[in-house]
Amino acid sequence: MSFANKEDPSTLVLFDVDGTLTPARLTISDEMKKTLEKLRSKVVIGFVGGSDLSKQVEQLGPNVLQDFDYCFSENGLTAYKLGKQLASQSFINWLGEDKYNKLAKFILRHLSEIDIPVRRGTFIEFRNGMINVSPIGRNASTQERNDFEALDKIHQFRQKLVDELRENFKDFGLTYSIGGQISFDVFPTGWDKTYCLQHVADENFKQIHFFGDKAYKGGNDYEIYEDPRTIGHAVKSPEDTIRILNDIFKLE
Ligand code: M1P
Repeated sequence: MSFANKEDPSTLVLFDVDGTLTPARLTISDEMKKTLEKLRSKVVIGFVGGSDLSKQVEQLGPNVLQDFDYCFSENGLTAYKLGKQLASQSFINWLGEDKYNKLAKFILRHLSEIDIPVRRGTFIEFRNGMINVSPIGRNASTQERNDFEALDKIHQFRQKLVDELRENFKDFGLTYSIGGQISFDVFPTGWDKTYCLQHVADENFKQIHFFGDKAYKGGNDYEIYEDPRTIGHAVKSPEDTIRILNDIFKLE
């Protein structure tokens, strides 16, 4: 069995990244690393993030594929088990070039008309399992991110565009998820974080815990948090994650 070296190989603990293992877009703390090392000797651990792997490498460290038993980027559309890549699908194959072109043109037209004071580069990031749309652009600095987030709270730039996309592309079968500070994700309905659970189905885990900070309706952890296959834990911060892990798994 793959995980026979664990004290309890029948338990899997999955984590969201931003706001759960790390502060939003920032790097993992030494305390969190130590907590995960202790946890990993007891149970099977993995992360499931909306971002692509390169961003999780930035946040969780260059050895991320070795530090976690499962690595699920883009909600599991890119997946690794014990450092080996698992089969994956792609957004563009699923949607097709023609529909994607219509969607991209609509988004870029809308973004060109929004009245925001700062624009940077990469307004649509094309990923394997989704696209990520950002009115300010993904090249924004940390300060520019924070400023945009504050402005977006007032003007709802992202929510308004999502509402328009839902209205205009009803038959495309897409889900829109505002998970971070400056952007939203667009992916086929069902390719939310529950997508990663199909990669662990054959392992017959007795318990699958999930920790996430956006477990409320509309948040990008909601579906997996609510899923009957998981035991959901809603956290307020990485410190809260550590506290709950110590409590449940007696790590101290
Ligand atoms: O993990 C949450 C989100 O993190 C980023 O969002 P933002 O750049 O807006 O803060 C993105 O990578 C997004 O895809 C992801 O869902």
